Amino acid sequence: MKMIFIYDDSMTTKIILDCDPGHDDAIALLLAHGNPDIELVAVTTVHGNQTIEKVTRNALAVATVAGITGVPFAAGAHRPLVRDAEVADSIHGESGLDGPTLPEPTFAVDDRHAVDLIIETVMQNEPGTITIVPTGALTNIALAVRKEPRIAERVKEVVLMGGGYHVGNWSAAAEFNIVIDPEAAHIVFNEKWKLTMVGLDLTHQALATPDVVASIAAIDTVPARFVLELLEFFAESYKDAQGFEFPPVHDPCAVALVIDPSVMTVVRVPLDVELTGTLTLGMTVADFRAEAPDTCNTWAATNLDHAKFWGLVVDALRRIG
Ligand SMILES: [Ca+2]
Repeated sequence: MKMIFIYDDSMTTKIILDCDPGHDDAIALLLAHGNPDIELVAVTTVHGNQTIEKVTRNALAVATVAGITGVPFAAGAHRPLVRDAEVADSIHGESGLDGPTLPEPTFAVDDRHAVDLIIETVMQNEPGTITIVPTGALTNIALAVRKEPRIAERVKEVVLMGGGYHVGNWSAAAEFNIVIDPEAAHIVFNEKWKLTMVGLDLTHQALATPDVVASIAAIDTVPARFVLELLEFFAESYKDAQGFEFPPVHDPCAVALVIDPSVMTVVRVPLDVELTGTLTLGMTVADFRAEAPDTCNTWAATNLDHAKFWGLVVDALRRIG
């Protein structure tokens, strides 16, 4: 009998990471690169934690630390759709990635605009195979789906870090990624794709506790030491700016959900973005009044398995070496 072996990559998920590095974005990028179940097919950057120039440079620097090659990195929107740009220097510093010394990038940014790279990547891959993971403002994603509406039904899903259903961080009601470009978020939350909101309710459980820091320190490699320096700065920022004892490491939570759905609980619930509230602009409103109808295509993350989540991050860092 003739045996035919076919390489089975069905467990591998192709993702586009749309980010604004950003300390936690950097860790999200390292997790996506180091985890064997993820194929990073494109990285796009968006204004947010710092200017588009700074976050793009930071993304290339993180790629250099991690030894990422052969993945296109493209710069995207330099400001929100409607509002003025706002940066989070109180959390991420002047560079957007304060703490470690950043290496000179070993490769250049792609010639394409992020929006075009997102569209081309989704349209050139088989339907239902690309997961978009936004970990910054949703400007690029909104522009992409307006420019090429077919991506809405062609992607597998959108798993984003942003929002929250009972707490804010940039205002009493709103989270930074959403409130800095609420119009873009409104577009993205109201599209037909399956969308999962990994918001503050979830990410405030992803604390870099001393045992986590010790596990990363034990790896003792250049990328692991880089992460330690990121976490050291991030811890100080979150202590000073928001009174956290240990910093919540938001963005890799969205990547972790793509890797292993058992890392957190998600519930199906109608979600929308407030655009007119005087106190609640940019709030992600979840309607928990009744069981979500079958037509509901939005989900919200609720409870994190802290040990499993950090286990994925530590494992990815070990594999990067
Ligand atoms: Ca981010």
